[in-house]
Amino acid sequence: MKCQLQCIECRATYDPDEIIYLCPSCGGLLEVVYDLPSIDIDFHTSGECRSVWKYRSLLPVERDPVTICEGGTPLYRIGRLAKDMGAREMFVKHEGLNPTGSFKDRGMTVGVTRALELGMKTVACASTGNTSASLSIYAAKAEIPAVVLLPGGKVALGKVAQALIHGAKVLDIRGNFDQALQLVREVCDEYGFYLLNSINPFRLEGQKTIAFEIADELGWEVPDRVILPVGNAGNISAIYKGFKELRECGITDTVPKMTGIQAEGSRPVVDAIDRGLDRIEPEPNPETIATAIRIGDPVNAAKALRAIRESGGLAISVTDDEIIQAQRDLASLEGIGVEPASATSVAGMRKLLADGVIDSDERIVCITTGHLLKDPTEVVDICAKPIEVDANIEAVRKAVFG
Ligand code: AN7
Repeated sequence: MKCQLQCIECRATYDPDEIIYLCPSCGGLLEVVYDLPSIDIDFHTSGECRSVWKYRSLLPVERDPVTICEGGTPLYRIGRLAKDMGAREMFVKHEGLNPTGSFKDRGMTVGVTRALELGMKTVACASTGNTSASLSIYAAKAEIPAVVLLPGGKVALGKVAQALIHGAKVLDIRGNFDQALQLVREVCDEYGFYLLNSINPFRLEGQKTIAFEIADELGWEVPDRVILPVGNAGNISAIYKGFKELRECGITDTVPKMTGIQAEGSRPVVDAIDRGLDRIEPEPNPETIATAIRIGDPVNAAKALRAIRESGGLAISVTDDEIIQAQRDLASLEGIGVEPASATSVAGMRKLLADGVIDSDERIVCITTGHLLKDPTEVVDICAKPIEVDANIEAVRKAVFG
């Protein structure tokens, strides 16, 4: 095996085939580490769709992947919206265009492949929605059962539909996401299910390919800043790791300033950054319209705080109104349809520019993490209703021309 597991706190290393999610000696988070100089990096594939697996030489699995062509999402150059916000150069990496409509597919293709490699019989997760949708489809593809625990009544409809139809056992917990995650960790320990929340370091390896793709699409250049939503804080940690590996391999020179955006009612990472704390204080009652990031006790906080600090980045929060405005802007000015959590990246960018915190000369990539159709209910509520008319041309004319 070309990799090991390493504790980010005490640096102890472990055999990658051990089924552990935290350091057995100190309880720290684990990450997958490689002997990078010994790896023959080959990012060229032929006859394959543009995907996560283009980067397999820096991924921690050997067997044939469980794949439905994830990754290869567009990096849009943004014109009107950038001008409106006063930015010189802006891109949006639209992760909503993954097979299930979110970036989680990148993690799950690797995570479920790893589950098979380890001989695991059942996979499980807690989820605010997207993780469960993604796990359910990859488990179906891998022909193994999936169990998902959702915060009952707080998951957007499209995501529940996905988890159900792809065949997961779906449990609605009478509690919030943080409680569901605690429970699923206990269930996995007790019954030997493979845990595929982002505490699983193999899953995060798939997500680091967002960094590889951004650099690849920019001609192996690195943007000044990457802005993205933060919930359980896995993605920001994974993307930072991806950029660091490219630099360590000598493929790029720098890493971008990692900039995390949380919702105002759910901002433990922002508070820890503001107050210079080494660990977060969990928010017991997280609230936001962006249900995907309605998370009060982000499990990867220790990794995320390092990613933000080491890269010279930032963390701020945005209000639900700012999120909705950014969602509308992306949709109407750029033709990019995203769910509310995804729009936090752009809402945060607008705020940082308006407040003069970041420089308008920066080259910025915003990541939009999930598709509009995941969460249509909120959109229908905030938009003007369709105009109901009789089925004749006169009524249509009147409605169109007033
Ligand atoms: C659209 O599905 O946590 O900071 O259980 O669905 O890596 O957690 C979703 C998270 C951002 C936050 N945008 O990413 C889940 C879940 C969307 C998301 C995030 C999520 P992390």
